[in-house]
Amino acid sequence: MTDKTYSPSDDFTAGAHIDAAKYDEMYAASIKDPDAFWAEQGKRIDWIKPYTKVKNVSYDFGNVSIKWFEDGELNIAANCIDRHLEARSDQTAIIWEPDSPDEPAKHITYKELHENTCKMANAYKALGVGKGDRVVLYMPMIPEAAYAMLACARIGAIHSIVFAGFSPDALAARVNGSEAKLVITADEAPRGGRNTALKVNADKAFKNVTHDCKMLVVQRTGGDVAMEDGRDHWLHEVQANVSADCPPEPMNAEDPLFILYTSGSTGAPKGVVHTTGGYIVYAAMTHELTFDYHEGDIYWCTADVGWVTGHSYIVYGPLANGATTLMFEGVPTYPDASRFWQVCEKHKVNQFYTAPTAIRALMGQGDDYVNKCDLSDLKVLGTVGEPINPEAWEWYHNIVGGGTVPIVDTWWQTETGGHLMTPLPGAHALKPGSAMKPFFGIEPVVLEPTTGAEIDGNDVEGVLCIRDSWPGQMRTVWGDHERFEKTYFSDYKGYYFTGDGCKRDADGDYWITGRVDDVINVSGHRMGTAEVESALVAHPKVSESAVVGYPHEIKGQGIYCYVTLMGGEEYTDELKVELRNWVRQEIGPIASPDLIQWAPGLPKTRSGKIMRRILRKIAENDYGALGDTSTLADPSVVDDLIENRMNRG
Ligand code: 6R9
Repeated sequence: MTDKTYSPSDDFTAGAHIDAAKYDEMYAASIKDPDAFWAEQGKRIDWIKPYTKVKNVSYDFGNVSIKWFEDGELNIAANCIDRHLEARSDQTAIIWEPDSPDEPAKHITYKELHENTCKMANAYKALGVGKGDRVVLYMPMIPEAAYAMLACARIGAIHSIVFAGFSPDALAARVNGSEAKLVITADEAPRGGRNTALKVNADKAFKNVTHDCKMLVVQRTGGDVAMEDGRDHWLHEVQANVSADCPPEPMNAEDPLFILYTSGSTGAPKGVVHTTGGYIVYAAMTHELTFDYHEGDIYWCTADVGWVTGHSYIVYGPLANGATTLMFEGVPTYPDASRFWQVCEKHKVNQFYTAPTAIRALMGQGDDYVNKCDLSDLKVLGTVGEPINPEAWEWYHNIVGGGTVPIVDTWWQTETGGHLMTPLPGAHALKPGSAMKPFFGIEPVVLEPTTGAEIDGNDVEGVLCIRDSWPGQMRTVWGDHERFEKTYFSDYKGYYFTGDGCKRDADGDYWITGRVDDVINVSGHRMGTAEVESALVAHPKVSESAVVGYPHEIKGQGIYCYVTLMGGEEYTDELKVELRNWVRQEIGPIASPDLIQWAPGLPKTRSGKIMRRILRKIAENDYGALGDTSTLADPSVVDDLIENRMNRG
């Protein structure tokens, strides 16, 4: 924590949607009378049938139910496209910047977005997909990914995006889990100058798909791919015979919009379900106010649509606001470390939103890559995904933002649909590393971890819960409402439990301290340690494993794996390489173990529970504070592990 604060300039505040006084006034109103507050905010969206009810929520464990605007009807694609046609049909909706700077960018107007989305929607219909059916997207960052999402919303199909970096096994699990009728993919995905064989991966996944499912393939590179008769269809071929008009389906506010799988502390990833009305109200409002978006601004979020950030802040929030949103296919370091800044210069980006891991990686390349670009159009910078360390914050502020551009450090989750805590750029004096203030309608509470008692006052630390609901909140886990209640409402009764720890400082500002559960955050990607463990034990030579996070300079946290082999197996360096590749194949490259330590014995209690606290300490090279080891069945394994603790490299 640092004591430095950075106030917005008077000019910025004068032009901002929200200044300090307005924040205080609106925040107080949002907490005092949520029904009245959200009844008003709901008007951001066009409703086919207006709502008469606003909030209907129970956090009672065993009876959790979350509904917003429940008798209203609307269509999200109509809100993101059709309603803008009168005023801005020729305005660019999406700027698409391809992986290679040598390939021309595309500017897709709202009129073109309408046509392309309608055609995609009619292609779905031609393949038998309708309201309530699930559609899985396994796509590169190309405009068709946005069309595919909006086309689902248009006809009432539920999309589930699987990040294109995930393995065929992970894809198959999600296609099966949602019983999808259709998977949309592309021939290949160019990224960083290399092509990922997406269609080949999808074919591998389909070997394990257990129900009838079709595939729609977008031609991105023109690479040669095999098509299976009857099952696989080229998008351009199906679209050749469909109309360019598709009326938007009236949807109930609580009809599901999408499922997005995310990692938790136990078991397989769970399908987070977001619905229609509350989600779009919240995504639109947070996009406008957090980034202080104004008419005509060019806004760029560098996330992938495979993550929730891409859902809410590349596609739905910006387009609901009639914005121009930039979609980037590539990576920050290709062809070199100035690519982000060159794209900002080229498209005159006004709001730029990225992750701390990217900032740290680029900071490590030196300032020249930034300084040679003209970044004078930048008005707001944002970060998301993990805590940002003050050094990276300062670099982002001084070098990228020229010492004047405000940074919004937005804390939120797949589950929350949109920002829950963030400074508002015209309202708050920023503190590097602090998510600062709750958004409107959000009442954070800090709880004592073991008793669950609320900790009042300032200068305190504990687990972070939210007292009441907000419109963008997830509604359930797909197919498993019990798991939803157990995960978020059982540990601390009457609150939404975030899984994060936090501090509330002397001024009442919030600092997220990281996960308090067995979830680790690798380059801003959530990874359940249990998922990596089950991938490891699926290897025939592995008998047991325990996975923990450890501090990593660029990634925030790295993946540290303790592995016990089957009796008689040899502990070799070759096997470490094999295991690393094995996990990449089982889950995907983002789950690659950073370090594997052989652990012929793991520290366990007498009841057989692995003492992760100790393993975390050893992974952190922090042997002084191992705590009580007396309950271990065999305390000597700890000494062995410390002795064998490999150098981190
Ligand atoms: C949007 C997103 C959620 C977890 C969350 C927390 C961490 C996200 C953060 C942050 C500190 C921030 N997190 N933003 N921690 N400061 N600004 O990232 O969703 O992938 O579900 O991850 O990420 O630990 O609980 P998701």
